[in-house]
Amino acid sequence: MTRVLSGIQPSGALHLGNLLGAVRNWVVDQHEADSFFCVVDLHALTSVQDPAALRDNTLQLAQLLIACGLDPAVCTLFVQSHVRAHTELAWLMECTVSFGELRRMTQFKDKSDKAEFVSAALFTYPALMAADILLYDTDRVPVGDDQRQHLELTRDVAIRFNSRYGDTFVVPEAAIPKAGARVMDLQQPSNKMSKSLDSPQGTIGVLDPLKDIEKKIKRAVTDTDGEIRYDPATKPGVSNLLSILAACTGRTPEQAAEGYTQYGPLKADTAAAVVDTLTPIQRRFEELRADPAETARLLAVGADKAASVADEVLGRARNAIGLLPR
Ligand code: ATP
Ligand code: LTN
Repeated sequence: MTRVLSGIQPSGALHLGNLLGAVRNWVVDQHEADSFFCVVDLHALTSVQDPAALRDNTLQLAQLLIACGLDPAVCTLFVQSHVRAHTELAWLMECTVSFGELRRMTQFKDKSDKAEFVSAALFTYPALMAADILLYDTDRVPVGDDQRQHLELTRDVAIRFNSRYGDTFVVPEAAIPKAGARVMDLQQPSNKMSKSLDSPQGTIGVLDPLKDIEKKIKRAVTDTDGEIRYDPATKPGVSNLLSILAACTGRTPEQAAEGYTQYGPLKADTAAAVVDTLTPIQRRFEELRADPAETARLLAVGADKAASVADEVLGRARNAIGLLPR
C-alpha cells in the first residue's frame, strides 16, 4: 500500500490556504493510502514561541485537523516531538545535506529577511523535514506549492544517503493539488496567504467568524479592468478569488470563471462557497474542544503507532551510517 506523510506547523491559526492546499487532500488520502500526519511542533520552534501558546496551538491544531475530517481511527495522527526518532534522524540528515543546498532554500531567505532573531534551526529546518518524511518509508507527500523546493531537497538527500551507505530510504514524491495549491493573500495577492505574514484582512482563518469572512472577501483587492478571467500574472486578485471558488466547488478556475461579468457576484459566490466549506468544520471543532483529554489520548495512540514505524527505519539508518549498536 502507498505510504503518505505530511506535516503542518502549530505556528498560528489554520487558514484557507492550509485547508485547500494541504489538509483537504489529506482527508481524501487517508482512505486511499497508509497515511501519517503530524503536527510539527519542533518546526514551529524555529521562530520564538510563547511556551503556553505553543502547547495550546499544538492541541488545538490537532483538534482542528480532526474537525476538517482526519479520522485517527483511519490515519496515524501524531505530534512530531512525541516521536524521538525525528530529532535523531534530523542530525543524520544535517550531516548529509550540504550548506550550499540549505542556502539555496527560498523559504529561508523569505523568513530570515523578516525575522528579528534568525535561529540556526531556521536554516537547518529542511533537514528535520527530510527526517519527518524519510522515517516512514514515505512514497507521497501531499503539500502546497510552496513546499516543492523542500521536497526536491529531501529526494536529493535520500538519494545521496542511499548511494553513500547503501539502500536505506524510500525516495518520496511531492503531491501538489491542481486547485488551491497556492492561495494568495486577499489584500496583497502577490504574497501567499500565510500564518506568519501579518495581514489579518488578507487571511481567512478557518475559525474566523463567518460574517468576517464575508467582509474580507467583499473587500478583497481586484483590479480596474472589470473583466473576469483566470490569469494569475496580470490579474492576481481576481484569479485568486477564482482559485478559491474553484477549490471550494470542485472545478477548475477557468470553469469557475464562466458566466461572470462583474466582480460583485463573483465575490458573493466565493464568500458563500467558503462559508459552506467552513461551517461544518467550525461546528465539529466546537464539539472536540469540549474534551481535550480525548484528543490527548488519540495523539498518544498515534505517537505509539508512528514510533513503531519510525524506530525501525531509524535503526536501519543508524546501522547503514556506521553507528555502533548498543
Ligand atoms: P507559515 O506562513 O508560518 O510558513 P504556513 O501557513 O505556510 O505557515 P505550514 O504549516 O508551513 O503553514 O504549511 C502547512 C501546509 O499548508 C503545507 O503543505 C503548505 O504547503 C500548505 N500551505 C501553506 N500556505 C498555503 C497557501 N497559501 N496556499 C496553499 N497551500 C498552503
Ligand atoms: N515545512 C513544512 C511543514 C512540514 C512538512 C513536513 C510537510 C514539516 N515537516 C513533512 C510535509 C512533510 C511547511 O512549512 N509547510
